[in-house]
Amino acid sequence: MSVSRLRGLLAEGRAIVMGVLNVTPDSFSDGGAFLHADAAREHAFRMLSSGADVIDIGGESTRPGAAAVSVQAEMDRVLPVIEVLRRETDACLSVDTSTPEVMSAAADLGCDLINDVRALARPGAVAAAARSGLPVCLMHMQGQPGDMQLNPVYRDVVAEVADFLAGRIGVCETAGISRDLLLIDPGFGFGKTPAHNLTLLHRLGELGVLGLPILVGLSRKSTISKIVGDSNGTAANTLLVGSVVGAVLAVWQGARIVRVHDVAETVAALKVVQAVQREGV
Ligand code: 8Y4
Repeated sequence: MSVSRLRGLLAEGRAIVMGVLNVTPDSFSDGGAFLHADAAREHAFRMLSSGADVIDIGGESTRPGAAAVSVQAEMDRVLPVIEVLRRETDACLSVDTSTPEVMSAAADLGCDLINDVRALARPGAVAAAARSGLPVCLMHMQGQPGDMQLNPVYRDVVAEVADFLAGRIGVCETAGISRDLLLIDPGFGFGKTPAHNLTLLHRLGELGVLGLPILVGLSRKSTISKIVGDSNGTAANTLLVGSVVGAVLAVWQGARIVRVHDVAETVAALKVVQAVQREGV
């Protein structure tokens, strides 16, 4: 498996689990570039052992209020991790970036997927993605990370997300990116209230009209924590359970890839979904 690892995974017909690998100073203790890469490598291998199919490697925090990251800093965080994982595993590797220079460098290192929460909106991103020849996940976001949660408003959140994604698909096709390289993602939590997120999850199947694989990231997001509450703390694992249920509901409605933190638990839950879908273990 090497020319198109992602295509091979999707062809298996089961739901694919993407493990989140953050390579930001806030996620691993700030002990220098080597320690970052080393801690990230360990975490990636733990997720692969737990059954992750894809590792999503990101060096820019999109949390509201997070500091902007220079192109060089993003490169320095992400590329060494991609390099070491490409050398040491045959797993499908995804780069979580909006930066064209990072897309190109990651592709040169053997990365398998571009995951862009800005849907290739940055100048040069469409061209870099096209040149890479890689699959691209186009995600919907209303506003920008700094202001997206201030007052998100929609007439019809599902219709507007679908229209936005259709437009970005068109832009990609015009730039020579084949439609069969594209994935779509409604962007849970990106410029959405909890009610918007719940409407999107309730009606996720409607995005199927776009005819592309759907990727979903609900893991540990604030809509889940608002529902389950955090008063039980970590002892009862409420956020984990809520996140796993979110993944199950998404896959039940047709999502092909779930982006998660808790890989082992999600893999187990999705085995149950698949057994029901196939009416057999
Ligand atoms: C706790 C943990 C609270 C994580 C919030 C978060 C998505 C994504 C992110 C997504 C795709 C996040 C990079 C936000 N979310 N990519 N990236 N889809 N395709 N927040 O939903 O995980 S980062």
